[in-house]
Amino acid sequence: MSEPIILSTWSFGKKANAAGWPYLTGANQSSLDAVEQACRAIEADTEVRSVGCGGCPDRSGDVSLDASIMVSPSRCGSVCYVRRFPHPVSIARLVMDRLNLVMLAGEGADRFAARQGLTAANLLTKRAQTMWQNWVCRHPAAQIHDDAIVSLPTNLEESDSLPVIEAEPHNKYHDTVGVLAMDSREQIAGACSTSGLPFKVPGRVGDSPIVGHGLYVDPRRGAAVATGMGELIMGVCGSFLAVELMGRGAEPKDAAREVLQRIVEAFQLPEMHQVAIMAINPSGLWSSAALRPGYFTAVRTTTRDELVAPECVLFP
Ligand code: SD4
Repeated sequence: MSEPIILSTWSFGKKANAAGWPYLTGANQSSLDAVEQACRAIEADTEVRSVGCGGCPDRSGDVSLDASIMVSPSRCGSVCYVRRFPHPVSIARLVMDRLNLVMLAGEGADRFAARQGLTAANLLTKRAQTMWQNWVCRHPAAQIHDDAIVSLPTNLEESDSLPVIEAEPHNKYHDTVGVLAMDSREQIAGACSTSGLPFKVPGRVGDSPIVGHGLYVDPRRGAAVATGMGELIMGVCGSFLAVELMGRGAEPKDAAREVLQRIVEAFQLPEMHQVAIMAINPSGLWSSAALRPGYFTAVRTTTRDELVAPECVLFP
């Protein structure tokens, strides 16, 4: 038996951890239930503008959600481009538990959720709609061409470019919720959920729902989850890479740093692009790393419940 632990991305991760923690102790403990419930807590929070109901729409004004969940290479599920259901992480879990496949997209994912009896909702809140309207006023080209190149804020926590957000406290601007948990029987699970990049090109899907990119769990090697600019993470198979490096003997802090170094090596990075990754090994040793300051990991154990700065920030 070891000490249970739950880790979640960004400062809203403390709320996620509080929702997941009860599932990590006691007779019915399940790290899988813990990560699902942790994501659901953030998906349900309409104040969070990057996950679930209340998430930022794409540049057509439509919200679409992505999520994945994983306990091992042979047990994972994901959904992308969910348009009618506020808890994509639970749809991903149902895909994993009830279907003999890994990923459902778009209308098929929505229809599967309906058949499973999940409750639908309007994902576009008034506030998110206002954010979108303000953004469209500032980027008229994006209305004419869906794929017109405009600079997108990749990271709400650190962006100061969104008019409605400018006036609000810095610590409200959060991004993908990524959660890793280990229960006292040392079972690891991971999940993540997002509305993707704010004002993304319609149809764009990021790293979060793609196994090995936004999330990877291999009980023999460890687990990792990523947040930030999905295109950078996907270019290096970020989460798989971190887990693979741990499997070959790297400590979580070195594995997380190496993922970021690969990104730096491969891309010309615009200044505002952020990526953060957290990794845990099968002994429960964990770490996180970020390209730039501003990212925090929420950690909860029997003795800790706090936000922790990354061990490595590549560009401090
Ligand atoms: C994506 N990785 O869709 C997500 C967004 C995110 O911080 O995590 N932003 O690319």
